[in-house]
Amino acid sequence: MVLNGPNLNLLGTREPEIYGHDTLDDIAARLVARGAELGIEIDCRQTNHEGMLVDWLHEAREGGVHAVLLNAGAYTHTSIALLDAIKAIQLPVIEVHLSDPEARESFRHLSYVGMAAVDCVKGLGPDSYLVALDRAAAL
Ligand code: CA2
Repeated sequence: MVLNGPNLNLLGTREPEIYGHDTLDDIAARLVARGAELGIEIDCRQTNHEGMLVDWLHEAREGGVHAVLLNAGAYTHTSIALLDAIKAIQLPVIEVHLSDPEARESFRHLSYVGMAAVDCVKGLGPDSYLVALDRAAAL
């Protein structure tokens, strides 16, 4: 399961110097193609709502999901609810970022998601998701 948080629906439309030119649909298509090579089914979602991400993390546990790739967007840096949900579901969650938040403003240096995630892939643009998928497949 690949979960994307707020504003990531705007990918490819603004700030390409930070986030690249690919849309989220482009990234999802690349994940599905790589997943097919690996024999892994990809379920890629996006929401602008924090509670929806919490609900989807719970759903992952119920649905027998192998691993979650999570780009929680700005909620990465604010959401204790996501931290609690990741701890609660007892599934491997890999934190993903297009940019490298630690190379940006200081308010992006703290990651609540990272406090419970098993791994983090960041700073590679859309390739961050592909690398994270390969790591998830190896878990
Ligand atoms: O680098 C990442 O993947 C981030 O998770 C992206 C978040 C940011 O708050 C995190 O610190 C790092 C922001 C996503 C905003 O996406 C946009 C896409 C296109 C245009 C504007 C925003």
